[in-house]
Amino acid sequence: MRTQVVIIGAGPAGLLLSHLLDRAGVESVLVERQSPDHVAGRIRAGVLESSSVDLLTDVGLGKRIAAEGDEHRGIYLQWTDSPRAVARAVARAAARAEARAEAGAGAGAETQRHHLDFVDHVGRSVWVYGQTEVTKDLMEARQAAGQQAYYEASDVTLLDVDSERPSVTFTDSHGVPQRIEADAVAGCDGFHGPSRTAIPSASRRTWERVYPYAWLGVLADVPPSTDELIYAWHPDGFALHSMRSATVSRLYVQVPPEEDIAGWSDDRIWDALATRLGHGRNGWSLQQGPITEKAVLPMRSFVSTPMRHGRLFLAGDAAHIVPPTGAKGLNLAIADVTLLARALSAWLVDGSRTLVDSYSEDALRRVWRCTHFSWWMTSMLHTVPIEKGGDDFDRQLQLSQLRWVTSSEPGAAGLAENYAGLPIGF
Ligand code: RFL
Ligand code: PHB
Repeated sequence: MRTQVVIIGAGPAGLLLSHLLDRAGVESVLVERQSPDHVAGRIRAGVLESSSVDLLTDVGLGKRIAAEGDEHRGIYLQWTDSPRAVARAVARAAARAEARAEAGAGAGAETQRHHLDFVDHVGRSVWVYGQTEVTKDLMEARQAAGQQAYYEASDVTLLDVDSERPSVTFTDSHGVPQRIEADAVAGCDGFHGPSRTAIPSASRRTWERVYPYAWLGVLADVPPSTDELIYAWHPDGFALHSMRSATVSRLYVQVPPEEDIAGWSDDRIWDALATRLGHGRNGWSLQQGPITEKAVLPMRSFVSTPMRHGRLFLAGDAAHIVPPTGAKGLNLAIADVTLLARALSAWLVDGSRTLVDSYSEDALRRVWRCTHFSWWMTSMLHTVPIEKGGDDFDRQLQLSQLRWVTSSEPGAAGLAENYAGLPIGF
């Protein structure tokens, strides 16, 4: 079989790329390892930048975002602190005592919650709209347009990507071997897919940071206890209160990366969330409800360059991973494929190679900006256990940084500009 672009991976990057290419008159075939149900059911990101929403709306995918998404002007940043609380947390870690043996930050601690209004600072908002919903919208649109797609494809292999005639081979869901020749291959197959490593290691450079903590994330059938997301610094570790709808909350607590989820009963999760998010402090309470899903999520920063090798183009998590604290991963995938679709259509429709030649450099400018922002938010909000090199100096620096971004106009504007999102072509 022959097509113009073979897209490996039908996550948000691959699906959106096929949609954008179709609108530009470029034919593509999607090749995905999982089943459609599996792809549609993965619970991941929850926040869309305004430029992502604008892009999705411009290409006919904004109807449900407008009807069911929730526009947020900003976020809450909070911290719970007292000199005694920090000293106790350090002592507790030093003694390797059970985190639950003491009740959070203690009675002397004070919780400060500040609202950071992105619209006031930079004139842009964000939207809470789950990645599952973005994926569903994209899958429906692709299906309605008659997109050619192979789901449950195995042994996906990229061939001759540095030649004029690249191809992709795989075994389809019926066990039949397939080969697709194309003008270009788009590697949208996430962090674990085969595309990145189809670039010879001598031509590739990677950067990586693995963090000494992870997130335990839960979905709960309970109305959110807040109107906008709460990012909370706490001596016991970070917590985040997010949401999916008026009746479903999404919550996270920082845990060690090697944490066994079996040790986290629902009661223990709610206790940790209540302590870290400040239940009972300043008149705020955390509503609890049935937990319907829980998982431990490792955190890393990772960038692989270049994002183009010959006729292979990487986009989304295939080329870069950010820790979720800045809510950037999905948005970066959307920005990459927007640039890539423009570049491929300029080449394949109009015969101009300028944008494909600059694709890697163009995409990486934004990738590194988001990589820095995600690292910075992560480093500001997570406490490193003392046995992993954290100390009270780190904590004082984090608190100082939090005070600065919540009290200084330039400090707040910097966070707001990055969180609400830079223009796609930044
Ligand atoms: P995906 O979504 O991983 O999709 C890749 C697809 O490729 C398929 N694949 C293969 N197909 C064929 N052959 C193979 N050999 C293949 N190997 C893999 C996979 O099955 C899959 O369908 O990558 P994509 O499209 O680049 O999208 C990236 C986003 O999914 C990711 O960056 C975000 O989910 C990150 N993220 C967040 N991003 C945000 O912008 N805002 C957030 O609030 C946010 N929160 C999060 C997140 C990621 C999380 N986890 C689980 C990592 C919260 C969490 C908990
Ligand atoms: C989410 O709702 O899943 C979410 C929100 C904000 C983040 C990360 C995840 O920074």
